[in-house]
Amino acid sequence: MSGKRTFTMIKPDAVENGHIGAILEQIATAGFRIVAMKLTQMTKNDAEQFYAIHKERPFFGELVEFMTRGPIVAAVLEKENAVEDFRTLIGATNPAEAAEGTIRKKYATSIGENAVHGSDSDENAEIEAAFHFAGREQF
Ligand code: FUP
Repeated sequence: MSGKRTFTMIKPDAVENGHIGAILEQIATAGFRIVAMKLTQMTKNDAEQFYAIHKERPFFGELVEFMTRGPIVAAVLEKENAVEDFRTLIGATNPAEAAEGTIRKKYATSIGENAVHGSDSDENAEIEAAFHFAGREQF
């Protein structure tokens, strides 16, 4: 059965470019309820841990550098079928391949700087939400 929660980050590129409001508006309009949210900045250690699954990939260094260069908005979102529906809303990893109207198509500039993160499974959603938020910060 698919879960009700997913985890997202509005990444440093989208924050720098002033897209926080537009992205949150699109998320809310799509029917997601925000159950946790904060503006925060990841340390190098945070980003290395968060993206540990990619540590052998050639882009790992750039990914950590990018994700730590400025603040992000971290949030937990609630909706039926949250993980899959949110992945549909954000579009493909590479904005050049993302469907028209998706958040990445509208706001991402490259595969590396792709505006938003969305969990890829219910299990990872829970791990990622717990990475950024204490239980009492999730409503
Ligand atoms: P996604 O689940 O769509 O966020 O994509 P991945 O988990 O495959 O990748 C996580 C992040 O690694 C991406 F958001 C950006 C970065 N990445 C690159 O920089 N280059 C790549 O070729 C693939 C991913």
